[in-house]
Amino acid sequence: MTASKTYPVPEAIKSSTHLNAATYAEMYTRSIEEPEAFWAQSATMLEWYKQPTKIKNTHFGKNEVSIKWFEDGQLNASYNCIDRHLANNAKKVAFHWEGDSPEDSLDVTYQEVHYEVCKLANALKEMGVAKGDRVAIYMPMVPEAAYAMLACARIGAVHSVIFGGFSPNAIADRINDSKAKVVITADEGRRAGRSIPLKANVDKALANDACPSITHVVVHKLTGGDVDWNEKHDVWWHDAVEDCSGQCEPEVMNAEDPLFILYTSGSTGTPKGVVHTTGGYLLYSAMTFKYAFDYQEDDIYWCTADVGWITGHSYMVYGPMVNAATQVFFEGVPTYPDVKRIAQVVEKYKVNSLYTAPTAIRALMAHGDKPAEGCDLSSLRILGTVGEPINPEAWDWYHRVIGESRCPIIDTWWQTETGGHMILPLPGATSLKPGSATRPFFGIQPALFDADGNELEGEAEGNLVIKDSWPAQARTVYGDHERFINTYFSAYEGVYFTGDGARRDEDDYFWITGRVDDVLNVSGHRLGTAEIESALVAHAKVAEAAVVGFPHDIKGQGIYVYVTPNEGVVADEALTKELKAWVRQELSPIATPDMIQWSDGLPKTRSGKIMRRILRKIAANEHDQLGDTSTLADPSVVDTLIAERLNK
Ligand code: 6R9
Repeated sequence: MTASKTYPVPEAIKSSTHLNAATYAEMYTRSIEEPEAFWAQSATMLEWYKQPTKIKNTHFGKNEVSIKWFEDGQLNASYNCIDRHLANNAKKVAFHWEGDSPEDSLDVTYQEVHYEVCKLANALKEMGVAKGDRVAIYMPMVPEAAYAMLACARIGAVHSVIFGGFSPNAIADRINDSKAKVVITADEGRRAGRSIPLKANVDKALANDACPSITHVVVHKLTGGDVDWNEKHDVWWHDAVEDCSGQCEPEVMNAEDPLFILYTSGSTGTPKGVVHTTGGYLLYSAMTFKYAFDYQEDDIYWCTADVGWITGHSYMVYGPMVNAATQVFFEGVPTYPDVKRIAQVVEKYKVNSLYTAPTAIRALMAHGDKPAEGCDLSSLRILGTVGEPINPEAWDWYHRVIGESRCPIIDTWWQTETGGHMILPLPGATSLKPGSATRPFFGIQPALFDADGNELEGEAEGNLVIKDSWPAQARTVYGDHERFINTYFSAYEGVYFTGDGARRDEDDYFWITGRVDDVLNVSGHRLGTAEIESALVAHAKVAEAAVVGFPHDIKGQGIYVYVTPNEGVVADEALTKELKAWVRQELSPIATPDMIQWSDGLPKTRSGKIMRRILRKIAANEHDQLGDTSTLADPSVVDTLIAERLNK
């Protein structure tokens, strides 16, 4: 491995920062050696109705996993995100909302957030939503999405946000798995000038009584576009809240009461409802936010994620709001109306810290220096990235063109299941190496294991595990604790298995190499190959399908699909198109295959298992490195697949 360039902590950051190399090292050591004392003290960052005295009670076993943090503490997440700021920060802007169109924007203060959240919380109560009930949220990127989440948190309802890019079937599956009582949506969303039929998608999900748990559909009027109306359960948001009070006493929650469910893709089966609880999650998201972005009181922070993903939960709602941060809340996309949009919004609001994804960076990078031309980016102090490994070229571009070679790049490695940042540089404390997520956050003990379960020491590459619990760790998979144990704790005894591979270098820096399971990362979106395959085989003309990822310049990974048609079906261009459209409609536009290769057979072992390793190599155009093919039932299949491959 060649030594990579190291960027020391910038002088400008050093003077103001919360942490330096020495304080980071000292706090990290304490967090590992005395976790109880460390986290008890850290917990004072939140306001509790009852301070916790029992700090950590966690057990990772192959057959039994139990994770409890602050278990006798009581608090309310919405109170911590809003009410506690009203004394000093009522007039402070919580959201500079910036619409899809540059013409649309709106500022919302913490006082206004309080009012809107209380009204909706009261309306939900009137609909019969009580503590512990689930509420689905299928919203565009408008402040009402955050209000909906916080209104649930206020009354102790468990929110389940469904990404606005998911299709009716995916919505129905998620609603039914969690048995949500209410779904909160909008008439339409907007994206790059197009409208997204959110209410119509919910209508389709609920058609023919497909989601019997739903009693109310609350609809926020955003675009005023036409919608169908079902008197049985549809209600306009503005009508529902009209007579409700702007005060709503927050529910006293136990630290271990669930705060939300968020569905995420795994290597097998249907998406898992990852469950996060109140105390540990809230503390950890708030604390990582403060240190990762070196948050200072008057900072303007902007995360370009969507609330439908964990980044939107931890770093657009809970983490920043506990810190009373002012955020830009962006409805649009980085390249609309043109590639300067990000830079223009930074200039407009004088953004100090910007948090985005490598896929967005690569899309802009394709336009050279143009995305920043003529824009004043001097307010920027810190740049963050999340979602996938950032390649050094993209890192350099982000650093040079957006960060004007002045801002550190905070490459944050974490997962839906981890609730918050796990491995990342801290602005004042860590020298940077492009492409490395660097060092662990407080309390996090990463380790590398080989396939046989041996822990690897020193410079090494292996499977990334975490050796002990941290406060924001997911507690379970909703309704299926056994699946939780099997997925994360059965590969290796006594540790959490991340599903990622990583390398540790001579400075103990971690370099994430990507998933080691059948999970794809397409434009930073996590997709299970099993989900896409099941959508494909649901098509009447498809007999069998196998999905693999392949390297893609902008998306990181693209979706390559091998399909065997049913007997007598003519697999032509038209059918390829039809199948792409089918996946969009069945699952999501983000799951649309980039390439579909038709094939009369797939490479299988004699026991009938599809050999994805081989399919991955063919899709990556690395068919000269197929490895051992001796277990193939019919080796000739592979020759045909190579001859007819699409990614030449
Ligand atoms: C936060 C989030 C998690 C998976 C994770 C890994 C990949 C995320 C990364 C990264 C390298 C980073 N990932 N951040 N890989 N460097 N900075 O993205 O959650 O949607 O659950 O995805 O994303 O593979 O396992 P989620």
